[in-house]
Amino acid sequence: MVLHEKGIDFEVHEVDLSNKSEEFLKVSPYGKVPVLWVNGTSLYESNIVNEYLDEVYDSPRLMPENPEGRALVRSWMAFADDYFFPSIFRVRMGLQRGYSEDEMQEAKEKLYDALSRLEHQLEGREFLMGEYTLADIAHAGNFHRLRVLNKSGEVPLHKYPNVMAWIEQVEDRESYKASV
Ligand SMILES: N[C@@H](CCC(=O)N[C@@H](CS)C(=O)NCC(=O)O)C(=O)O
Repeated sequence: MVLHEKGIDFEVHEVDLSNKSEEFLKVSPYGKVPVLWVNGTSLYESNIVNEYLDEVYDSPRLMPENPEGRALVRSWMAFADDYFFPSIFRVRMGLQRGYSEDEMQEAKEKLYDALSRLEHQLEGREFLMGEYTLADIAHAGNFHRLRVLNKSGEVPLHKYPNVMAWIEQVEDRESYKASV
């Protein structure tokens, strides 16, 4: 999404994660995607890659000008990694991965708590920081899974109207459409 937002030229190399090649493992030391190969260096961890791209390519800026604002964006990026993603992943994949009913219930409660925090932050704001930033992009990778959970009735998204409006705003951007 950041590459598209900034109109950066890039090539995509798809990898088979069930059969990782030596070439891929040389570029991605933990065998994970995404990984960005730039000027002979591999960069990984999507939030870190996104900050790198925002530093190197000026426009449009996806981090606030002031240090406090940047710190808050990083807090939301950590929230996406530590709360939002793991709880969605567990609720979505839990039964297939052998989690018990109790573990699934716990994951659902964590997900509802994460959604409530987002709902609160988005009150009166179009995006997490008001302006569109890397904080929004950090969450977007799981919007699809969240929609699937909403459709199956497992997550009542209608109870989080600010979150729903935010998801729609992000999904409506060309950078999102080009990335899914
Ligand atoms: N925190 C990492 C997560 C990367 C990650 O877990 N990627 C998954 C795909 S979404 C992956 O490559 N899984 C393959 C594996 O773990 O073998 C990031 O944001 O880049």
